Amino acid sequence: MTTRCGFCAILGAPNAGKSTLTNALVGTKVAIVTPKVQTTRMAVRGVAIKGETQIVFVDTPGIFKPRRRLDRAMVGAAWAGAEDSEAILLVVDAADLVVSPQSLAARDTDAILEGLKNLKGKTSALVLNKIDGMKRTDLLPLVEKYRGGFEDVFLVSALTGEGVGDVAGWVAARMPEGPWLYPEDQAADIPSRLLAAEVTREKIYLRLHDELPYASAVETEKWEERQDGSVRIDQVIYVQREGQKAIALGKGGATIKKIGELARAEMEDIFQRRVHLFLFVKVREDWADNREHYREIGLDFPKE
Ligand SMILES: Nc1nc2c(ncn2[C@@H]2O[C@H](COP(=O)(O)OP(=O)(O)OP(=O)(O)O)[C@@H](O)[C@H]2O)c(=O)[nH]1
Ligand SMILES: [Mg+2]
Repeated sequence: MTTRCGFCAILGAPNAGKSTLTNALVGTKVAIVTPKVQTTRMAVRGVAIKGETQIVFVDTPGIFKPRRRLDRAMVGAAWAGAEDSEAILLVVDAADLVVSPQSLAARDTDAILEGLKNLKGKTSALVLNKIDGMKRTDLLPLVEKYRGGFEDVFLVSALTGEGVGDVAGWVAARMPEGPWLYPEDQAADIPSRLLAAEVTREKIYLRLHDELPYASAVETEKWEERQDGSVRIDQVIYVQREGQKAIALGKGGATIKKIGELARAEMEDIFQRRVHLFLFVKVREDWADNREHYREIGLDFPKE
């Protein structure tokens, strides 16, 4: 029996639905999803099996014009994910682009198209995402505008799952022959401590607004297995200023309590065990310039 195995990077502007698509392709949640841009900070691998083929999908941070060191590391991780893959899916928020063809996301997407030209030897497809609630005829101009250079175009709703199977089939057919890299039952390739930190970060993005999500980071400090099969997880939420700490805590600690409840419930679901979660908020003005934090989440540390 000939097996196939390979990598497929999922690229696109921030908020295009890359992580939602990754989760849909993998069939389980490996990457966090929020309505805010720049949710994903590092490449996350999710594994799917189609017949004799194992596909390692690489969800990547959105590609945009970087300003901060963290931005540069995120964009660098996205392009690195593309370079290491055999196939590339460029995801576009079709709903947004139909309404505002001059949007920031449209400009970011154009820049990605330029960048893709420099990547040789890859096969790539265009995924027009978020087509739920859209008329097919409204999509035609987008297909025309973006299809050049792609082997195929897919109209997809990562949210409802429409069209996702076709994308998986396309990718599977393009994977090279070779042995599988992961055991059959493994869907995510992310350490539990990091996944737990990501879950809490997702809840922060959902509950806190303005600059706060971007000024915060989460690290798992302690992971302690208990005799009764449960686990105690201690995490630190880093923010950059005292005022942000006050907002993250909320009146009488109400906000952090809610974030903790939501995160704990999801961790119990993911890890299939009872979780005792302890969250601490600390001010660390320079976490976004701290080499250790980048190492912790698997990002290169850009010079500036
Ligand atoms: N209506 C609709 N919404 C979608 C679809 N796919 C994703 N979304 C929503 O779009 C938002 C962004 O989704 P993500 O998957 O986090 O997007 P992303 O491209 O990973 O974003 P970054 O990691 O920030 O670059 C979320 O609110 C999703 O629920 C879709 O097919 N239809
Ligand atoms: Mg994402």
